[in-house]
Amino acid sequence: MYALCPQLMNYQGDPIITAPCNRGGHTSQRMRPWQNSCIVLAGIALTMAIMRRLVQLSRGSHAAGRALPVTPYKCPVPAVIHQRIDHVKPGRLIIVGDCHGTPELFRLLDKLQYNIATDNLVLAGDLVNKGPVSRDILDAVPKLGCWAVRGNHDDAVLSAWLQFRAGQQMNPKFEWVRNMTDEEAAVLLGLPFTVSIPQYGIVVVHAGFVPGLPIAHQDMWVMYKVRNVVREGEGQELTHGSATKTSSGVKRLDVIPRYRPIEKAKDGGGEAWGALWRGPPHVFFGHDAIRRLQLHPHATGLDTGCVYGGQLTAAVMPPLAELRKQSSAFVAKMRLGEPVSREDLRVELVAVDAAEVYSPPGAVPT
Ligand SMILES: [Mn+2]
Repeated sequence: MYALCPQLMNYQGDPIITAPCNRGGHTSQRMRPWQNSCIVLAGIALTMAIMRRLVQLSRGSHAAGRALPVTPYKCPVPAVIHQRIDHVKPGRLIIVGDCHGTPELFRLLDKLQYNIATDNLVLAGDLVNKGPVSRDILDAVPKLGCWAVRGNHDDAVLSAWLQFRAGQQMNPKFEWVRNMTDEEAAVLLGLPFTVSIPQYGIVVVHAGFVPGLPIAHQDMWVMYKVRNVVREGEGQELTHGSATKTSSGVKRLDVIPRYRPIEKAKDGGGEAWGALWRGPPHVFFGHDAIRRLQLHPHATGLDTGCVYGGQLTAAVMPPLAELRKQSSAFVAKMRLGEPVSREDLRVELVAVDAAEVYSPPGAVPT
């Protein structure tokens, strides 16, 4: 098998194998012991690989031999993680904070005189849970012609529904999920982690990002759970807090050069990630009901605690054509690839008060 033609040996200048060439119908008569060993080892390796694959298949693993990628709450990763909208409708751009299953979404859209045909609407995640009309919100999403990003509650609810449908035990706090239809679950299943609108220079994410890291490299856990980041090299005495609860905790430390993401200040201090975000793009986000409205230079936090009896807030920007006429700073900065501010974007904040306290404000937001 390893017998080589004399010409080849001459070419390589190292005639270590002297068996006759088998191209001309001869076979090797003088295989050396190490050649036999190689053949035996290759055979063993091949047999082991086949057996490993059979064990994987018998356990129901993915045919490729690897488990399917899942989100931090063990849901299937959506087909599109980072959704990009390249062609906006000719109306306004409206971004709404965490509605958490509250009817204030519909009141806010009424107040804004939202036009399905012309306006662009993006929901900043946590569409469901804690409020009384979660299923109504999921039914409305396709009808409103809007986009939305995945919040931690959206993913947790989908996970509970998948467990329920698989006949597994599910967390009793997700009781309402038993009534969720396939269509409603499909809305959650399709939610990306970010929606970016390059023509406006903005991106929407539920929780946030680690500053200094490209959006394509951001961790799924970070995008729907982060509130604070700690500069690496400070606070080493602290544990990684909630990060240790997630499978991706260690990996995050490997890929993030400057900041360590944490879920809550009690997990180790740090500061609001949005205060450190330099853009571009300008980020609109939710998830941080304790801080309420956050007006950082390059990041705007819209979770004003509607489900806790606060408000539901929208950031409203003019139609793109109007914005380009009104804001020369916007046009210039977009041309130079510089980050745009709320002023450049002519952001107007519009809110409705919650009609009631749907979830006790004493409860720690998650
Ligand atoms: Mn959240």
